[in-house]
Amino acid sequence: MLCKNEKVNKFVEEAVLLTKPQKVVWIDGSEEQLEALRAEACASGEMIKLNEQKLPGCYYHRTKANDVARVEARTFICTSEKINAGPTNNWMKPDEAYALTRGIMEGSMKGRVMYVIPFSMGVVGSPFSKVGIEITDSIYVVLNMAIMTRVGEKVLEALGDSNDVVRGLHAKCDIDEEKRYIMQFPEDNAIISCNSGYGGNVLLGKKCFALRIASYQGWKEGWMAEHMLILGIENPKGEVKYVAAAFPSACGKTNLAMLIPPEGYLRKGYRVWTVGDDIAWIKYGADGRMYAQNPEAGFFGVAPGTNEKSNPNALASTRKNTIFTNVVLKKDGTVWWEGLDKNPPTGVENWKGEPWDPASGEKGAHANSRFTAPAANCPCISPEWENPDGVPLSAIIFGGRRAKTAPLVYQSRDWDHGVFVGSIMASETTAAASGAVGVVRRDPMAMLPFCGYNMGDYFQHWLDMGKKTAADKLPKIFNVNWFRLDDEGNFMWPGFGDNFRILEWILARCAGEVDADETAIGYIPKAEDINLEGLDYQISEGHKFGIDDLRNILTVETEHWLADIGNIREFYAKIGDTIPTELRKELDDMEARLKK
Ligand code: GTP
Ligand code: SPV
Ligand code: MN
Repeated sequence: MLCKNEKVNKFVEEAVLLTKPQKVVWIDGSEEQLEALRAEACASGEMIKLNEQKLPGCYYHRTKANDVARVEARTFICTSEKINAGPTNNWMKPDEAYALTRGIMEGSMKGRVMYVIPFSMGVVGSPFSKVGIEITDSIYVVLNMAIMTRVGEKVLEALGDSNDVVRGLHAKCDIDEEKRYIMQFPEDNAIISCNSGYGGNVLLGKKCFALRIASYQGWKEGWMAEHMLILGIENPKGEVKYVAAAFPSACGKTNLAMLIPPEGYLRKGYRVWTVGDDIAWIKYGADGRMYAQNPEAGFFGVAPGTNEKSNPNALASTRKNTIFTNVVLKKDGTVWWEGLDKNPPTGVENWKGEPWDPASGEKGAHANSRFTAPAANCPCISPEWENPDGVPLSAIIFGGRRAKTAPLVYQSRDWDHGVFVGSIMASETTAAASGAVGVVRRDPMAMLPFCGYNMGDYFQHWLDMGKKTAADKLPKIFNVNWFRLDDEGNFMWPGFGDNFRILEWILARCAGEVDADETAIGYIPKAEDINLEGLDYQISEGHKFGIDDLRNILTVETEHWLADIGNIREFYAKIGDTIPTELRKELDDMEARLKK
């Protein structure tokens, strides 16, 4: 493949000089080339071909046991000034970061093949799209990128001789966790990743580019890159309204994006369309409304818990041309994970490749095992998902995993207050990142691990975006929590498909069709306004969900909120001077209302 872009050619030449591969292969995007790479990965043992009858075009892959999740502690934002990365990011001076990683990657591709992947985030050539080049020595990465993004010659054609290209260099090296670094250079449009072969660490189009670098680009260029799903809700009249929702990793984005409404709604003609499940790029349209596009082309979804009942659309998406990572491998060349069904298979291999006995008490699939599936496989993929102009947003929803405190749903008072609500989000940590699980931490807008610049400037950018149009054209902002627990640790809300009942209320609020109770934290639904028709949920033995339980999880627990104010102040203090005064005022006002 002949590349005419000088910047790209120079990037490849420099990478060759540094890593000294045996050979360089440009990914042209053709099915023949990808098929040859699949065969090669199977021959070397890097991937295993799954049962062609039961899972056509599907493959299996295991990562090293030390390399199963994003590594936030080893992820750096490398800006010339520390203040521009801000206190919530790890920071390294660009020169130092380049020198450190160059030292690690020196000669690391000797005897290996270097693949050059031209990829587009967003529909190739659309006003939303941006081009990247990922250099990698991993076929697994090439094959995943070919699902998650648009790759090949057509991307280079769209790029032409433009300078607007993000350069990502990934080298597996020895998968040594002590030398693992995920470096973002927002000022240079560059990314370097070494010593990992896992997901968000190495599929550089995803978190590194489409969130960390793109959030910085959006700040400079007047748009937003967010950790959000996008979905369309169709009513019986055939009208579709779109919402975007930011939940932290492994807190329900893929599930909400592909939700199937409860039976009663389906009969009336309601349905949900998936536009994206992880990332949204948001810009203003000519009509003064915010439009969102999914920059990805596939789903890198959490496997455990995905089943015929919880998320049939996700499961259906994985029945062909999918790569499974770190799940259980069955003898018949199919796969299994915890929560797929109630019959753990025997005589199988766990995610580490060891014989596994379900009775051992150990999990067979890693808690962060994943599927990489083409978005086009999804039965409910929106006809608008590749609309080059994106889809107009009626609402933005924030949400976290909170056993206590956060009510099921509430609405912000206005845009600025909505930004405040996003800024004080907190959630329990999950297996999506290495480290402790279940610890509550502040995770504003679900962007704590993904914001490529100073978090205070990011909040200011949100406030500024809200000033660019008339208030009535802005999406309304809400907060949800599907994860409230009772004292025995049972989920108090059914979740999944029943979350549609809350989406219905949210859209009714957007249309001004339903009243609400004003509280110290925002607007809360009147319990009677949430449709519970046909809801059949058992919270625990002998405790069937009813309207009193709904009232319970809609209550604003003043003592909890007052106790949290101190934590929020601490968090704001950590960010420091860049916290917008508007948000400090919102906090003072909320405290005053709570004390009243
Ligand atoms: P990332 O891909 O890491 O960004 O995660 P995600 O936000 O897309 O999360 P996902 O939808 O994959 O859900 C993660 C876990 O939460 C799965 O185990 C789900 O079964 C569970 N989950 C999702 N929605 C709900 C819900 O409404 N209620 C409950 N109780 N669990 C849920
Ligand atoms: C997340 O952790 O939010 C993910 C998975 O979506 S990863 O691609 O590994 O970041
Ligand atoms: Mn995610």
